[in-house]
Amino acid sequence: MWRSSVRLWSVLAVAVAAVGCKPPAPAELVSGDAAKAVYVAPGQYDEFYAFLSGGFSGQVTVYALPSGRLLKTIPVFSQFPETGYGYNEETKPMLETTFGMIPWDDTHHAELSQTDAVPDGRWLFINGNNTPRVARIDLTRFETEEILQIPNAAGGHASPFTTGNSEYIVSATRFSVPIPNVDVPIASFKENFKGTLSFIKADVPGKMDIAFQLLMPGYNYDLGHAGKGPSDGWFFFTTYNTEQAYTKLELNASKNDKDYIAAVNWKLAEQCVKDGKAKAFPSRYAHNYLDPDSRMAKVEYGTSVKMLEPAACPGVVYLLPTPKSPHGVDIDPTGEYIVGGGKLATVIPVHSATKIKAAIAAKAFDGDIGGIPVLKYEATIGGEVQKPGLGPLHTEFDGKGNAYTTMFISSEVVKWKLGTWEVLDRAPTYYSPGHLMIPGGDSKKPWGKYLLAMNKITKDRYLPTGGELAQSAQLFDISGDKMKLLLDFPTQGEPHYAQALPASMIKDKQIKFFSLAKNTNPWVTRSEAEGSIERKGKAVHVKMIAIRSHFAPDNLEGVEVGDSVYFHLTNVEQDWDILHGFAVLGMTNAELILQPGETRTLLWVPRSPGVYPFYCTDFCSALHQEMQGYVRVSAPGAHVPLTANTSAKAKTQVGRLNAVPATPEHQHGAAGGR
Ligand code: RUQ
Ligand code: CUA
Repeated sequence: MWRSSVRLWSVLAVAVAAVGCKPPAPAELVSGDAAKAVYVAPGQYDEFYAFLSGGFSGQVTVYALPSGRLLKTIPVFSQFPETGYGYNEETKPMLETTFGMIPWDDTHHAELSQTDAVPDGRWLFINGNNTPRVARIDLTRFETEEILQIPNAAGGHASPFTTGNSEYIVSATRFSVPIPNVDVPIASFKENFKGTLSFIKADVPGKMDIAFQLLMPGYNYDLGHAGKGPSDGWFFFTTYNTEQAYTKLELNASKNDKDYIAAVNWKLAEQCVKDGKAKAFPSRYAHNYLDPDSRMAKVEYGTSVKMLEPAACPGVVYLLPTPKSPHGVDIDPTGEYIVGGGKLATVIPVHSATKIKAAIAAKAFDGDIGGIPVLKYEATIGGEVQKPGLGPLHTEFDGKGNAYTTMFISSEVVKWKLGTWEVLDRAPTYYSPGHLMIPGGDSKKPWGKYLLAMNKITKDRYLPTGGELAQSAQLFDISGDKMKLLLDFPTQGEPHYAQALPASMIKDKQIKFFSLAKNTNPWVTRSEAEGSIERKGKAVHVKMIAIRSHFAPDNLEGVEVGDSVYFHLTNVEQDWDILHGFAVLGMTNAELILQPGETRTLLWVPRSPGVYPFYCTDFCSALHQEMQGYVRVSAPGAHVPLTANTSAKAKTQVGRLNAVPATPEHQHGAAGGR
């Protein structure tokens, strides 16, 4: 695949030489009104929120469309020094697993929660691919609230796709491994290695759990999507490496002409589990939840899952032969068509839900694999898109009967018609697109209008930045017959998938601050008078408030070298967008950033005597530079009395801040003295 892209690249290079300038001349591709179509005037809001996975950054990035403005990075599976996520004591448990605390993962698929198969704006789910986990992000706070580890899996790639009412999200193992994972020769792959498909209950915050796992043949599982309409109750997963190779997969897993899409009847699976046909399977996995009131995360461990073997629940899985090493599996808005993206296929195969059901009823089988019936290709296929391009990966829909597929090798998006399978349009991308995203484009009611292609390779699109270039997204207008390129913008990490919804669905539901009254953190400090310092053996706990523009207390003495000093900071502001930060000289940790009303704790172990300043890291007021203090550190056993004082100077500054007049849009002066 790579070689072909290189070849494509050399073709482009020849084209460059021929025209004597770098391709493509933007004017040829972007029509005159493109600038207007993406221009969102200062002070105006965009129409959509788009949630892009960060790939190897382990995070989610939030962009506004159509402007391409980056609004936020939401830390999920990776520590984030910008806010202290995964560094401060309250959020470290979010990254706990049975392997210990993991500071990084690889996010792939952003998935919005759904009601009646349409995004409902409650949550965003995302997977951790390396150490299989799924996360739930609350969309009133744009914050990771819950992470569940998936046991008996390796590589959580086909994840976390949701059923139409978010009854379940799924996670399939990418790599087959011994289950349970024990020490066996790698060459015993065929006997010992298996896959699992996990169905996860995710509809109640704090209660995410593995509902059941389905034990599958030892293939690689790649992507998934839930059915709807005529395919409702079914879940589809692509497989590759049905060759069961365990070395040089590039070659050895590309031999079979067809691999499979596994069609799972999840309603039947649910019934079989209820009927006691699944076995308890000892499995240890972490479940991490950030309590919304204390804003502290805690970890619990699961000890067992329900493992369902297909043989114990006849009819729960069928295999649909699909050419060739399929990647994406995407269901059209009606739910009738199941589109496979065969990376190495020359056509885009589309299965029909109606035909699948008829084929099952007629037992149109081509044998079975370990008791799982294989359906005949001709019996389930609804159509094939001929000559779509090279390297089809992912498909989304506009809700008007059209499908759009990315072509990784031929670097283009191809628009084709559902039912007639004719190619209607093709638009080049720069370069090698992976996923594409239409707002609501995998749901029952796509919002259409825009298409975002997420390109793996950027090459010459932007000013160069050394050997590593940002990956790139390209926004197309798909409201007309022809796709129109509107905008390029660089992205963070590697956005695999993304989802988007109209801003109006969630913009007015955003919290503005956390209520101090409801803050149940045991170390909360609600007022200056509550500030304190306390020693418990080698641990020193400092309770401190942050307010424009001082810390209280701001002078600490009696700390000794080797103490574990816990700075428990509470931002007592009750006003939107007034943050404070905290950092101390020589700390071996990331800063704290405190949203209004929340408590965060920084652990610091001083290593030598001296006086150490601390300061606010977020420019919070005109007197932000005055927001500082000192910790005196003495030698072990020095017995300097433990004191925490607020200087008179700091106290007077509150009054000075309140003298700053509030402007109508920025009313923050008023809350300063509270
Ligand atoms: S993937 S570029 Cu990890 Cu969804 Cu297809
Ligand atoms: Cu608080 Cu700067």
